[in-house]
Amino acid sequence: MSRRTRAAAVALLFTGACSIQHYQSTFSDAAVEVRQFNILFVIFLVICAIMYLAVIAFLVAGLVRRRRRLANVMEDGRHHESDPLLRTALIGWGVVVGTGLVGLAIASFIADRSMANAAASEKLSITLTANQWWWDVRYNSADSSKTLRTANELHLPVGVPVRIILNSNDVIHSFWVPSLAGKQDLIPGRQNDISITPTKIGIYRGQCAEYCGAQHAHMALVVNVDSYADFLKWWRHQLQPAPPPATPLALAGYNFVTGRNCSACHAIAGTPASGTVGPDLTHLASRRTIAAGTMPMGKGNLYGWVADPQSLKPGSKMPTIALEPDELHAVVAYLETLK
Ligand code: HEC
Ligand SMILES: [Cu+2]
Repeated sequence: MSRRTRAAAVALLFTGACSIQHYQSTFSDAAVEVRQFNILFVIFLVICAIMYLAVIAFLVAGLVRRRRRLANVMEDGRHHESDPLLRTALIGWGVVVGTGLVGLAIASFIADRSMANAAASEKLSITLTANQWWWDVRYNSADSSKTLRTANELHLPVGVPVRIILNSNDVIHSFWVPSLAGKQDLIPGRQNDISITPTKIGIYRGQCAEYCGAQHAHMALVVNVDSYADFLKWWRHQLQPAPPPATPLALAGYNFVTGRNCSACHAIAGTPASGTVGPDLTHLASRRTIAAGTMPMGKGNLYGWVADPQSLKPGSKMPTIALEPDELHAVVAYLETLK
């Protein structure tokens, strides 16, 4: 590859990376918080770069001067004790370092305050509970008929400040959606929170950012930033219970899922299934992924997951349950109706 084509390929890679809307990138500007972090980052980078260059310049100047001085000492045998120029330079340097540090402290303080201000005007409250290796999601509301439970996926209305309350059921995890905000740990027995004010409609990927066991890498979170109208549509739809099975095959699946061990771990609103050990399945088929981003949602992957979760996500807390082929068909046919 010639140098020119290589440069073109790199340029293409960059524009390509930008055109997917900062799907998972700390350099995005899709939320107030991430923009503030980026401004802070640039301020730190510039001030530290200036300091660094100054240190190197002083080092070089010092080496040159010392050489010259040594030559002088060799010539006339005298040794100059104090050097007024050096003293001035040191005082000057002290002032520069002091000002730089104070500047950085002020910049951090301003960024921190403006994030706290955004958090204070919170309009939407979500409780996110981490589990090995999936995310339990609850949309809170004073009115209990308007609270909803889902999993592994958030929908946020653009421009609305949201507070996400973070808990963990087992070990320490970390919430991290690089395109929207910084990281925050989810700690068992302790409540943390993080605020996000998304400013750009899009789909962003989050990833657990604290090693939490075998399937840590398969603990992703999809964040959909929607227009307000789309968000309301989604939210109203999610508040609905699951539709009753419409075909004999789906009915057989319904009977299996609600009558057998699936319902001990999974809840499906509007049915007797009310387990809380695993993700809520009420609107499973409306999600983009299966098992916290392990694979895309689809019929084939649903078959694979229900037939043998342990080979697709080894160690996962969902056991492989032996199903007869007709039971498997029925279960998948039913799960597909959970839109
Ligand atoms: C012992 C508890 C348990 C039982 C029994 C169980 N599951 Fe699960 N299930 C889980 C857990 C935990 C997860 C999350 C796994 C992960 O992502 O690591 C899960 C994930 C799933 C998912 C993916 C959900 C999502 O949000 O992506 C589906 C679908 C599912 N189970 C269906 C079933 C069906 C159908 C049955 C019965 C045949 C069943 N499960 C039995 C615990 C259970
Ligand atoms: Cu993790």
